Amino acid sequence: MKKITLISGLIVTLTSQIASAEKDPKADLFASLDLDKNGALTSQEASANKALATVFKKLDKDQDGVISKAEFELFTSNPVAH
Ligand SMILES: [Ca+2]
Repeated sequence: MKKITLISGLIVTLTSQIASAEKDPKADLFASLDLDKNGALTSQEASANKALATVFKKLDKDQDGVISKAEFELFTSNPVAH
């Protein structure tokens, strides 16, 4: 039993190392804010991030009330432009 625990622990460690190596911090932030995982941020979801909440209306280019991944990426790729 101890051996299995050790191996599964090792697998978890390896998996998390691979995951962190491939981590895209922007995608990560978006995913962490997108609580219902529908691929868009509502103003309520965005309010968890103060900087994002501040520019929410500017980011919502098509004014549909949510920030899509594309709109979010515009913000993260060039935050000073807003
Ligand atoms: Ca939008």
